[in-house]
Amino acid sequence: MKNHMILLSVTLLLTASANVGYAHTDTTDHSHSTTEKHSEHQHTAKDSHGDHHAAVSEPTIKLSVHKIEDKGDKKRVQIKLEKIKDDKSISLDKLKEVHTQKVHLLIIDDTLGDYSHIHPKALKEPGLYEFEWDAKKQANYRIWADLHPLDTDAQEYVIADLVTGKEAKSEINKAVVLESTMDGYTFKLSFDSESLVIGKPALGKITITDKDGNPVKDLEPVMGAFAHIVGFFDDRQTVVHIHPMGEEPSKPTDRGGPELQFHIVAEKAGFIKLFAQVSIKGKELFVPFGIVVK
Ligand SMILES: [Cu+2]
Repeated sequence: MKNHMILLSVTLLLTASANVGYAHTDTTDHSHSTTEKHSEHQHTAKDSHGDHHAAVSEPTIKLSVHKIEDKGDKKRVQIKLEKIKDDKSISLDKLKEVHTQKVHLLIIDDTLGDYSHIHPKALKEPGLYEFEWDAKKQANYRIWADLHPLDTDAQEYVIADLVTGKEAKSEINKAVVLESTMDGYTFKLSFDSESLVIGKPALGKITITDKDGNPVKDLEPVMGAFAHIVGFFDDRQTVVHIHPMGEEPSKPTDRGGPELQFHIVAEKAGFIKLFAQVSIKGKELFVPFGIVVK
């Protein structure tokens, strides 16, 4: 299991750690490092063996796009999940719930500009799932399904192309972006080291202020965390998913902010488009950043 390293997310390792009193058990969609300190973490043994690549395994599931149809401004998409080995349908009962959901779909275009995080609903036919999706760009899109099959008991990312063949300009804007303003809130990203270097752990911090410059302390829980930070590498092959350190929400009325801290260890050089998904006053925001690993 731990020897089956996925090529996708091992190249960048992001961890959320040192979390005393960690409230939930399904924390496996962090890319864990060996420095885990979650006292209640169920994968401690796996995480503590000295291998940075333990948390994500090679895909055992394949994802295919079954149908895409227009539905008003949006698209209705059906996807199929099957076991690679024997083509058996992957229904919900074969998957573990992680961060309140069994199937997380991370969808992004090839410029890394239009990111969606979607939870499809299972259709009657086993292995078929459906979701509505709003493609904001004329571009090619790719899906990363973040899954945790019960039989392997390991997280895996399964990739499929959702839209292909678009001629549109698909260059990635590799500008470094450490400050992003959305909905009147300003999100500032910083690291404890001057530059991110391959293999060197760094501590990242996102500080949130409102339009008057006051600290924002009312981050609402989003799928069991105060933020979901997802990073897409400019190779379009690598995705990472982290959650902030510190107390996680245990009930809907819990609030977080104004700071989100996280650990990052990049094992590969390149540009990473990072999105912090947060919820403030009932509105979900996907806050973009751009960082470079040297
Ligand atoms: Cu999700």
